[in-house]
Amino acid sequence: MENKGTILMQKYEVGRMLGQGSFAKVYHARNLKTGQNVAIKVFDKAMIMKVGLKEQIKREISVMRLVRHPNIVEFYEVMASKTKIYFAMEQVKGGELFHKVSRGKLREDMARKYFQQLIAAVDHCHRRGIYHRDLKPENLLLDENGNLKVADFGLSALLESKKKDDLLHTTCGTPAYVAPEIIRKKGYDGAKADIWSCGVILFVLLAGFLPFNDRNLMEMYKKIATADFKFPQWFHSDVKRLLYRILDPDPKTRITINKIMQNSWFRKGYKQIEGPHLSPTHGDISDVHNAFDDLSTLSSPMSVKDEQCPMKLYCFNAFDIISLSSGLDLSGLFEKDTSEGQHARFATNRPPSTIVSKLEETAQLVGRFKVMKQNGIVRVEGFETGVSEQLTIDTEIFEVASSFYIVEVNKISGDTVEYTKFWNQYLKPSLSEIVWDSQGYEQYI
Ligand code: ISQ
Repeated sequence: MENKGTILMQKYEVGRMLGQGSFAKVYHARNLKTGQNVAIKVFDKAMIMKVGLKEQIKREISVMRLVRHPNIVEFYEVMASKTKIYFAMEQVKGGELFHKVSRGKLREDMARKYFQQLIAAVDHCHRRGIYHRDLKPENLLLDENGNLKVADFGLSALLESKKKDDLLHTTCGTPAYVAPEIIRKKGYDGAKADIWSCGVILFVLLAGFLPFNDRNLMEMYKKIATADFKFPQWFHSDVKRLLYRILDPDPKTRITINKIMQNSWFRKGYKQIEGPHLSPTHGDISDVHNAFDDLSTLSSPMSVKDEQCPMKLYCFNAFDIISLSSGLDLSGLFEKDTSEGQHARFATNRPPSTIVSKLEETAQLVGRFKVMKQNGIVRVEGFETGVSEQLTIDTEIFEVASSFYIVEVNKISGDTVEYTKFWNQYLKPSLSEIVWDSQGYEQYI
């Protein structure tokens, strides 16, 4: 953005620069109508076109809008000028977490609190098939209450191309937080790679320095690849045990998020976050109407008609609707997803009560499942005796336009084979009856 005081889209007054990455600049801005402070991230359109990411970014924007979590920087809207793409996001005022660490290591309780909030954010996204792939200090911000906010979740398309550049040329950024399998350039599991980065972040919070560091980049890569690091003497044995499990160079045996959340060091003082926090902005989407007048009928605010049923309200913008209307081919959303079909997403124009009835009918038909509704999620859970981990499936319903819903089905726990059988034999056939079918075939992803 050119000058301080620039008016963007007749809507935002743009102020000072908040930060600069190799791909985008972030500015402070104020909504002229509401006075709300926002952060505006500016991308060069030519760069996005050059790297051929247009379609993927459009899809990723759709995903970002679905992500609402108190520890994730909220995404408000996307705008475009002739040469630039602008993301309006929640403004986080407390600076980067790592400014704190640069003043010295944190006390264990503080480090744990930030790590808990980081893992809660990462878990929330992973359950939705979204991976960060570039978790590092610059992406960890603090709000005015000292709570952690992760930035750039869902921007992996941009980050991916940047990373390729980083690893090849090593001119910008540091590989210090990158998982060994990414360095080995084999296909990788986004979830496991994010967990590794969280481990490096935890180490830095507690130590005040990096676990893998070397002036010589090749030496640094070698250290990462073999997880060659040493704990300072002040690390307690319980956190050392956890970090050994996270900084496991083999992604297959590396600890999962579920297991991290069950870990006794992690659990100390852990406050479970309740439901999504919708800011008032999400009820008022007049900004979306203004920016995308031609699509305003599709993205109008919704009324909850089916109050009995758990449901979340989300406003979609033009990009979202484009993604949805292209036959719901949102396969890019789950790019490099290695959870092998343990989640599905479909569109329906049936009311939430019908969706819930379908889940209840299926549970009844199979016989050994119960259905629970909590915090806007419908949980289908097995109650078989003698089973070590019950099959648990969560379903979330998002109203994205008037009487038009996106339903997300995610396996939370349980055996993959059992889930696949349950999904293919019972749940999918039942839900197929209500899937919105614009092109005469099933639209599951
Ligand atoms: C929000 N507030 C301040 C700085 C930011 C940087 C990147 C993304 C979001 C931000």
